[in-house]
Amino acid sequence: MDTWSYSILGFDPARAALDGSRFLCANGYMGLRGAPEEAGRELYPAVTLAGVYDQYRDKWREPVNAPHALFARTSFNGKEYALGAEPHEAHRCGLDYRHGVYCRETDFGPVTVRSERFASLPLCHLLADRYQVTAHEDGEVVIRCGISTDIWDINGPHLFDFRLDEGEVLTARAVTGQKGILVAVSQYVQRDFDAEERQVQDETGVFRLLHCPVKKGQILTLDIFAAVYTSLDVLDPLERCAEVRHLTGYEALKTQHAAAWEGVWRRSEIQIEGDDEAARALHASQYHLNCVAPRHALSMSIPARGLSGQTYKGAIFWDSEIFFFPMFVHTQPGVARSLLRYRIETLPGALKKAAEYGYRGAFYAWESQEGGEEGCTNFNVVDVFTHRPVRTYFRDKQIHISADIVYALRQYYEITGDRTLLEEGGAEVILQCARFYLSRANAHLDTGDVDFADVIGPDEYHERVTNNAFTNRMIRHCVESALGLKQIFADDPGMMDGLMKKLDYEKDWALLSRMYGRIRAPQTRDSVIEQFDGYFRLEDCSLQTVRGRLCDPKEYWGGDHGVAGTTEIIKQADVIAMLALFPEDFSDADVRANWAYYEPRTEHGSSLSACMYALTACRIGRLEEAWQLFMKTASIDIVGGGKQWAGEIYIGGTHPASNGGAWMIAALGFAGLRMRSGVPEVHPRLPRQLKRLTFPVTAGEKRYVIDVRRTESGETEYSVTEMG
Ligand code: IFM
Repeated sequence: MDTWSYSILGFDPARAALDGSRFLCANGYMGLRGAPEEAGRELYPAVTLAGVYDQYRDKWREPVNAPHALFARTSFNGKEYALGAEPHEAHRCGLDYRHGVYCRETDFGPVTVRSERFASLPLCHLLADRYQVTAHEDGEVVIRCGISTDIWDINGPHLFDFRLDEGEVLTARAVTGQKGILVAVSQYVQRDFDAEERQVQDETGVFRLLHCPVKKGQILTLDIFAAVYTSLDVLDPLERCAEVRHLTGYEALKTQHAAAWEGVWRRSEIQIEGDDEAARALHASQYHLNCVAPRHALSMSIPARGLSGQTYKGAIFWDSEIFFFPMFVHTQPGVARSLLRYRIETLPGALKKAAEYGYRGAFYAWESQEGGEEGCTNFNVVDVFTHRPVRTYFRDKQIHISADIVYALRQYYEITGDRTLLEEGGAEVILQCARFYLSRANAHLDTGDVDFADVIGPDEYHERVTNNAFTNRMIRHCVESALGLKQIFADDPGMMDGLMKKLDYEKDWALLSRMYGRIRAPQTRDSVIEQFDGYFRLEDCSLQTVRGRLCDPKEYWGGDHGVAGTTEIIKQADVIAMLALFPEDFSDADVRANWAYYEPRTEHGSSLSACMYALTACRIGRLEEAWQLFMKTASIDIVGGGKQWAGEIYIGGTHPASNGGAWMIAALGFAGLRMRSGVPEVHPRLPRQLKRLTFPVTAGEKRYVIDVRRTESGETEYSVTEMG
């Protein structure tokens, strides 16, 4: 079995949304959905741009899809052939995960269309497609290829004032409605056949019509190159787009692109032996996270659905720090740095949000867009019965977000040993987040104990609760991190003094020191941690019972009227996420008790859930369950798992949090990787399905290879080797 690729046979328009995501080509700058070249918007083609957002009227703000410059459609003897519109004899498409190359082959009868394409990793503005037409009869082929402006948007349109230009290089430019960001794309072709070329434009774009008489068996090869630039990247996007005609040719670009991917795999590939399905799932998973990494940008983060479209408003959630960050910080710290620099640079947005709610310090956006703008609306779900928006409180109450960012900042420092990120604004973020919690705390005037009331933990089905165990623990970690800065900068007291002065922090420091030991610890019952005050008083019934109460499969489970809200059924890992993030706080017996209690009560309604359960399952030796959860997590973007709808909102796309989760299960769970003073240690827990697990780890300047294997006699051996 080829563990580096995945392909499917046949074409089903009903699967188009899913296939567009699972066959995604991306390079951090943009994501090209896996739709066929000839696709109209009904098959959801899109080139989604990272970090470019727009709002149309009062619809949700979301990332902008660029015009589609790899559009190509073939006609033969006057008849047009397009998947979804015309019957076809056979179709196959697939993705090579090693080099991020999509391919398809469609037999339309008289002609076969084959293509192979990629989003260049080293040249992040470039898309390339080798488009081939084989004639099975004598006749005339016409290839209509160019820039399609008929693009898919969930909450669009976002592009206006189109200007289309013909010539050797076709170009389209338009501006976004809200901020007037100029988006330009170009298309250039090289071909190995003679053709009469005409150019046309209409309301759907600008195209070349390549007319070519063919003989039976003749193959026409057209190499299509597209460039995408915006005015956020360069001063003159159109001029840069025109450079597409100076490229070296398809093969050379592909070689360069493949070499860049080889570099990525050298840094990050987890090789497993013993189960090919698992090896493929892990390759898929690592591909999907690696392909959306912002390698081209010093300060950028990754949306919750990567670059697979506009779902979740293309926003940055806690997924970035808690789920994506671990793989990057252990393998490609430059990417981890960029994710955190994004948070440093968006601190003004977090200060503004805190102030809007009447607090001090930094309250980060729950769904962060450019500049830290809050993309989360007060009505984030639509009721399937009334079709009315439902008031949700993620934006206002999911306050753990600021502490999640601090958690990653501290991990970055501890794992890489690099203090510069703290010096360049990270320390200020930590202090401002701690200050936010100080002003958000509810202190008991008599005892001095501190509650955090009216919050939402990771389990979003229970809104507006008090003392969510996860939230309180994260806040304690945040406060500890703020107070720990003096120690980190012990050799440079001037730096801390300067910061304290700049932020006028003396009084807050004293208050934080007092608050630190007073944050309410969770209640427990027989070692089971109560998820929030009063959770144990909720109805204790099975997941099946709650599911059975649904009147509509798309119904939202949370909020005031949701079926889960009055029960102990939770959406996703919450207490268990806390156990996974703070392993040293809890004994194995604690983990055992909580796992046994919460797992049957968890819907796993979020793709963020399974990996936290798997990580903790490894620790307590529940390796069969860990394995099942690993497979579910790693294969999510192959099988198209995960919910597609929340109420009436489409939430499909790729799942970078699961992708990061799969890395965590394999490296931190099965291999038991821990960094101690910058040096990797392993405490393996190999499930029976695995014979061997090998992967690289980067720590500061040093690189290591971790190798964990099972011997013939069933013992587990391991080595940690420093690479020269
Ligand atoms: O961040 C998550 C959240 O925890 C659950 N709903 C989906 C979000 C984006 O993945």
